[in-house]
Amino acid sequence: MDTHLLSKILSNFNINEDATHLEKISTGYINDTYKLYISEKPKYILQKINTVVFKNVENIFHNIDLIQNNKVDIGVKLITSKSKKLYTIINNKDYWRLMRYEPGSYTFNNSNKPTIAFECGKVLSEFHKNLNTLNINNFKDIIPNFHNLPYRLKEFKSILKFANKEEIINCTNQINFVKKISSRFDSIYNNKLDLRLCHNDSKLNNILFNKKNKAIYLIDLDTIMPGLILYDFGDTVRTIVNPVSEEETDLNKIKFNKKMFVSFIDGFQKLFTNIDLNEKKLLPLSVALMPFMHGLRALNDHLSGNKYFKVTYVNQNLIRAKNLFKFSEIALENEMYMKKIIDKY
Ligand code: GN1
Ligand code: MG
Repeated sequence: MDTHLLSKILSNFNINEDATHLEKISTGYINDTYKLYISEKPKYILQKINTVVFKNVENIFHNIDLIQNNKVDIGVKLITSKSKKLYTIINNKDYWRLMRYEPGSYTFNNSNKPTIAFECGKVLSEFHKNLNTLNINNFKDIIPNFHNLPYRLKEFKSILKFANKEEIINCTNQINFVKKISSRFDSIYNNKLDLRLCHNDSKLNNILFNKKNKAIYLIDLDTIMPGLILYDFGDTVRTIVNPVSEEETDLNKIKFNKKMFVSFIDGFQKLFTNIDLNEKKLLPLSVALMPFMHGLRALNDHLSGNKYFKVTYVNQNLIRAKNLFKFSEIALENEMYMKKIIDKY
């Protein structure tokens, strides 16, 4: 990023400190994220919001504003711009936001430490306890049908009609997997579960830890909108019990770590009093649903020319689909095990 642009953004946020340098953080698939150093120390996180994915950026801030105006602390500290907004618009089209960097904080892409799993369970249950107090009807749908599997399957069908024939042959196993497995999740969409305010991207690397290895809060708040508790539960668990990340190419390394699941539930269990029986019954299935849906979205994107997720190499979306489908399969094999653990509470 050129220094002129950086100083323009910073001046819109009333930051007149001496920016030393920017460091690109490349783990996300959607936004452009940088760590900003002031006098050689990391002080802020600067982000350009992807407006192809987030077609109505103002809605993101509508939801965050609503939460903050209701005095619910979600942790992330957004800096207010000179025009009293939580973002600034550059060149009439680019949305940038600035957040305070939590000194010494870090995230994990994967872990095998039960104490980390416990912390994740705890922080997710606190997040939902806090957001449960708010009236869901006032919140906007940031990305319509985001976690609606029947909708994603319709997308898949229409993409198959137009996709490149060679590419379809190349993806035969994944396409057949989708056709074989998708009906396993019907019960989730037939159950008419209550909508709750959800994070909708509660994977492990969106949970911020402090120096003492305590989970402090969830980051990446763009997708806070109504959803099912299953989406958040499934997304955190899929990334905690699997010892490798969704970028892993060696599928033999994908496993279900039972110890990590038990510790996660131990941290999460306080929320069980707020969860209905119908929801509780479906929690184990959600651990297979989320990787299945993410894998399907990655496959859809691969077949339509990588227009949604950022890719750094040609088959990245396909590799992610294979990885996520493999974990989904393993999660289905562990459904009864998870049920047994959850039923203890
Ligand atoms: C995307 O950009 P990132 O990594 O926070 C995606 C999530 C997926 C995730 C895969 C708005 O999130 O749905 O779970 O990639 N976010 C959006 O890890 O599509
Ligand atoms: Mg995200």
